[in-house]
Amino acid sequence: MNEVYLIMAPILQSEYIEPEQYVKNPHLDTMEEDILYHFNLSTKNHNLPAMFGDIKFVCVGGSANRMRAFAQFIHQELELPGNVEDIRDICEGTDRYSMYKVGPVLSISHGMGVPSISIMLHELIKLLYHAHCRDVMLFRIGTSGGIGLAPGTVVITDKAVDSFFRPQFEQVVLGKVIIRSTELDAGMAQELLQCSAELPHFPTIVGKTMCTHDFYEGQGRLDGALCSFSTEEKLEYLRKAYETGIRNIEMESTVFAAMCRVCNLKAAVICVTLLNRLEGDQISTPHDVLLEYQQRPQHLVAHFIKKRLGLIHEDVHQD
Ligand code: R2B
Ligand code: URA
Repeated sequence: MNEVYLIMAPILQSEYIEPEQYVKNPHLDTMEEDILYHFNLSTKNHNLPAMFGDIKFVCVGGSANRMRAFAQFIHQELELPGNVEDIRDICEGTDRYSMYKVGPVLSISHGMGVPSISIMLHELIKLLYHAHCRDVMLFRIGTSGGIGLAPGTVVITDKAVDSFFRPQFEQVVLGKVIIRSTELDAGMAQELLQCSAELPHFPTIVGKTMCTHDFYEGQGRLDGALCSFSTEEKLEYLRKAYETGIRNIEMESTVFAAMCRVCNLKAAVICVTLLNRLEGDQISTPHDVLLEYQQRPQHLVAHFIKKRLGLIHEDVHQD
């Protein structure tokens, strides 16, 4: 039987975390050069502090196109000089991930699923460390399947849970299972909820998010190439999930929450629901409606960032 460890991360109390506290790896100090292979960046070939030292907000999402669109949107929202069409993919030497820097905001794609986002996060967290970035906040903006919610609802995650509804992420290391807590920053979630009240265009709630390792059978779908359960069994599982407070299902939140927590980085997960899983499995909503849904987490995070940068005053209500 595998040994099980519970690694407790320190509670995030201070706003001012030193970059040295992001990484938890003594071997890094002994390395002459660190090659961030999947970003096509390295500590020898790039001046990472000059390129990234002013980053305060990192937004990650599955698709490269969506994260480029987000970078262009943020550029407009922050009223930065220059043309949005000139924003370049910093990782263009590799097609694994795309990365765009817009003022203090970094926008990065992470692909689909835990292994893909986990590789990206290792390199991102080392990047923030090498670049001496301070007081950074991370946001995952994505899509999800809702449970008992109208499609288009935005869910701000309070806890990411696994397929057994446990607030933990299991990583196998040297043949042993390491368990890490998946609690997210409560202050950021509340601040985002407050931001949503100032943007009255879409419903937003706070709830638990279930992270699975598959889109089809793993999320209880009846429409995959394989399905080993009945409609009743599917609905029983989803209803149980709902009873424990789970409001949406996606595929990256547990490892995102766990890695940010261990690395002392404040983080939030904001996903729009594309469908109500109690009513179906196929995503049949028209493309233009889906595109508008996917902009909702972007609008919410943009509002948060603008408030943090003092570009919106607390007492101004926007319609
Ligand atoms: C949400 O959407 C993707 C699957 O369609 C996956 O990356 C996720 O978490
Ligand atoms: N992403 C998911 O992981 N599941 C859904 O149902 C929709 C988007």
